[in-house]
Amino acid sequence: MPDYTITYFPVRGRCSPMRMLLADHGLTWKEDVVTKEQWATGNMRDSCAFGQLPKFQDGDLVLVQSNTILRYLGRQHNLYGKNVREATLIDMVNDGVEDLRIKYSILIFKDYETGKDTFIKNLPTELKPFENILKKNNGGKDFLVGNQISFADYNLVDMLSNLEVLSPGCLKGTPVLKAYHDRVISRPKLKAFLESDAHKKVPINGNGKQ
Ligand code: 6SG
Repeated sequence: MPDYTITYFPVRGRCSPMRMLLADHGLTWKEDVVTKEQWATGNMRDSCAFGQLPKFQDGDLVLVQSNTILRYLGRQHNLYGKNVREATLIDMVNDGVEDLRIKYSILIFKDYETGKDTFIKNLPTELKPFENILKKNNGGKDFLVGNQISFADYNLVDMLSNLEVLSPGCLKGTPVLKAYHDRVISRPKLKAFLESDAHKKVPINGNGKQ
């Protein structure tokens, strides 16, 4: 039996980081796929605390909110730093990733045609803070915080992969971030997942824009 169940639309979207985390740690999950039509016509929304997906189940524990799910997995699998100080720094960076993800989602779902050029022009400014955070931690040779991977690393690396699709080469101006991204996506179990159909054949976003 799989360790967990993920209920979501047939997209990577907000589930990509948690899937990457699970795959990288050899954990298993069942995908319960909800189509746009099922979501629009059924009463699924009522079974989700905030009327949104993803939903994540671990036995009788039912969670929504993608960052809560990431934090839960972080606590369960020792991907939340070594102490309170590291955990808090991990929260801080993850909140920074969330801010960027919201801007990206607005672009994808609302302003793609009119906002893409400005978004891309502004990317160096958005990426610089992450470059700086990495540099300050052992010159960028480890992870965002401390010397072990955390849930925030999967969240950031996924975001960077999406940005590379939106604007190929956009990481060139932040070489430490680029090296970190390349290093994390090369972790053997993660790489195998990223190269699998379970990842590759699933669109990044629900409206087909990327
Ligand atoms: C959409 O926003 O994929 N959940 C989304 N949309 C459906 O009715 N703070 C939480 C979190 O972090 C945000 C949840 C998130 O978990 S994710 C949701 O539930 C709703 O609100 C982005 C994504 N969208 C898929 C999608 C959008 C347009 C076409 C496909 C869903 C299917 C059809 C309409 C909405 Fe659709």
